[in-house]
Amino acid sequence: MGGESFSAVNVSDEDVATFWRDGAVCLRGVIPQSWRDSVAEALEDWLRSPDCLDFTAYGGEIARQAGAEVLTDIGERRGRFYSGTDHWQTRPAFRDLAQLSPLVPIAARLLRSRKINLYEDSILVKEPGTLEKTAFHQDIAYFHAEGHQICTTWMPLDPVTVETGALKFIRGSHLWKTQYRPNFFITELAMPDTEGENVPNFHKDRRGHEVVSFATEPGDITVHHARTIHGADGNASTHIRRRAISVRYCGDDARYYFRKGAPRKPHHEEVRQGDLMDHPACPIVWQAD
Ligand SMILES: O=C(O)CCC(=O)C(=O)O
Repeated sequence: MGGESFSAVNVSDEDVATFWRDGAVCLRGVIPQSWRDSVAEALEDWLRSPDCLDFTAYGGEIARQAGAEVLTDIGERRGRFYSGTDHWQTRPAFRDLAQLSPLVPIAARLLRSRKINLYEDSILVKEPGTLEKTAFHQDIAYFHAEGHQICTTWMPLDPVTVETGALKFIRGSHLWKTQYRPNFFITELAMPDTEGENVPNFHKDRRGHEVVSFATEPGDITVHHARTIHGADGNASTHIRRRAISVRYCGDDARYYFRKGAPRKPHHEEVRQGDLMDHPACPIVWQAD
């Protein structure tokens, strides 16, 4: 596992330095068309299936029940936000993407890690006219893991600009010491019974911080550190979709660390705080020779 494809991946020393300095980096042209085609087909299949989660309706309702003010205009003509997690466990195209595609050696190189575990994947589709913004958040707040070598690769299948929902990163925020609470993703309201501070609403006020964003074409990806605060706008386009897949990886120093109030996965019942991430539900997908 590993070795040879390392050198085949086009990640420069400067890219690695940017990732660790800014907490996010954009890599151009690193995902071949064949990977995008197979995942796009699987994604459309998921959208048509009963597994597809209409986050505009479902996420909105959960957040509303928790007391958040969420958008109520869900008229037929506006776009919807579809999202889901852990498709690699049931859909071969997502499994192969998460375990065998260039995303894996890219994560290993950026995390400077000799071993990579697959934490999860997410589908994140914002159809044209989607009003929901992605609330600013830190991925680590949702992960039952701790460590510095943890990242998210974000792979768009369509051309993306800030207006159609490119991720917006708060530069350098991965170095901040504050622990932040997870929120409901489409509202700033923090999940109940979670620990830490609320993430400021950087959509409203940047508070003097620098926001970094990348316009991308299919084949490009962005990778952010699990502590980097990020969010996204809705999709203001009338015709361009914003289909993206996030795959999240842990490196050498990651260990299980349970966070009160954050949603758990079934296998979390079988591991203990401080254990290595290795488990069939969090498999090793890369090991240096
Ligand atoms: O695609 C989005 O709107 C948000 C994605 C995100 O925050 C993530 O994958 O960590």
